[in-house]
Amino acid sequence: MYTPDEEKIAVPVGTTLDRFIKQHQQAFPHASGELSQLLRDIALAAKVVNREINRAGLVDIIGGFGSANVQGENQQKLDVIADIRFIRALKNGGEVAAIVSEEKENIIFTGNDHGKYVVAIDPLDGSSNIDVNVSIGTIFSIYRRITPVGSQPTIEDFLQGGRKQAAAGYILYGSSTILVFATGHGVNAFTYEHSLGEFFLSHKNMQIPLTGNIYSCNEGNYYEFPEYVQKYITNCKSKRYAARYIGSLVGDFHRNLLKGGVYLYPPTKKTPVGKLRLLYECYPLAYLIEQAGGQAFSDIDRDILDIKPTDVHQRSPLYIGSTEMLDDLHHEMRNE
Ligand code: AFP
Repeated sequence: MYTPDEEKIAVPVGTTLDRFIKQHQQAFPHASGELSQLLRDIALAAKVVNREINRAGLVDIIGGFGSANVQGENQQKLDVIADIRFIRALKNGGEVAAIVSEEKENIIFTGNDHGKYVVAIDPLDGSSNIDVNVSIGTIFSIYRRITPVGSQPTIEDFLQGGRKQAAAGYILYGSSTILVFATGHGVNAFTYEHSLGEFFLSHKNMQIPLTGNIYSCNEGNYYEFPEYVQKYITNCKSKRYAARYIGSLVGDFHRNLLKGGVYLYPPTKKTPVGKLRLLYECYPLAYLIEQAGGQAFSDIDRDILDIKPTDVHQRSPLYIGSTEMLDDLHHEMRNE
């Protein structure tokens, strides 16, 4: 129809998220279409939140909301906006029966008792970076409920453990906005094209490099870290590794996923059980990293996905990233 030279004039736009989901639906767990729709609902909320974040400097939505969330942290206005947007999209989508959000103490029942899924979400992570125009993110984890469809979900639907996730992912609102997710068959990333209002497949079947030269942690807490972490950090320095820490988990994780590296949030005196939340920070990223060929653990014997949760807002230490770098950390743990 067209010559190759003519074809070159109009560069193909690539695979949209929607087309990708349709093409891969058979590979999704239980493949009946609801999970696909749920991912579309998340993508829609992500677009709206992305718009709000981009407008944040222009309108009065930067700054504190004047209340504290369930973790006792100051809520930022954008935290509240993102929470509302994601919960509304998931409610309206109809596939989700209940939601756990970082911003809400109790389980949110959507009223869709016929929905087959429940979602744990951190609607806007890294909120201390909002006011200073630094990357922030959304992290989500999806479970197929274990309570009978048609009944009201219970906390047990959320406490199934990381290995039971049906899908997980994140959205990074950075120099570009990118949606990364996995459903058990590899990790794929979709970059948002503003002018078309669509996410396009940009990183297919992502694999984290086996090793790297980046370590990411809040080194200000160094003297509170366990000795094995201190030794590991000293080794990183002696190898002249680069220290890179944004303080936005999604941003730090995404960089390390692409370049190879390790992210550490050890227990500290202030947070002896770790700071990060198991259900909507650690589990989803651990699920992704395993499928991308990396590792995630919480202490010497505990692969993070094997922790049996007891509380929806529970915290955990997190060590996550390139396999060989984590092997070195594990070695320091064993020698302690
Ligand atoms: P905020 O949402 O309160 O900024 O916390 C962000 C976060 O959960 C995660 O995104 C960061 O990696 C980590 O905490 C930063 O914690 P420190 O400020 O203690 O380093």
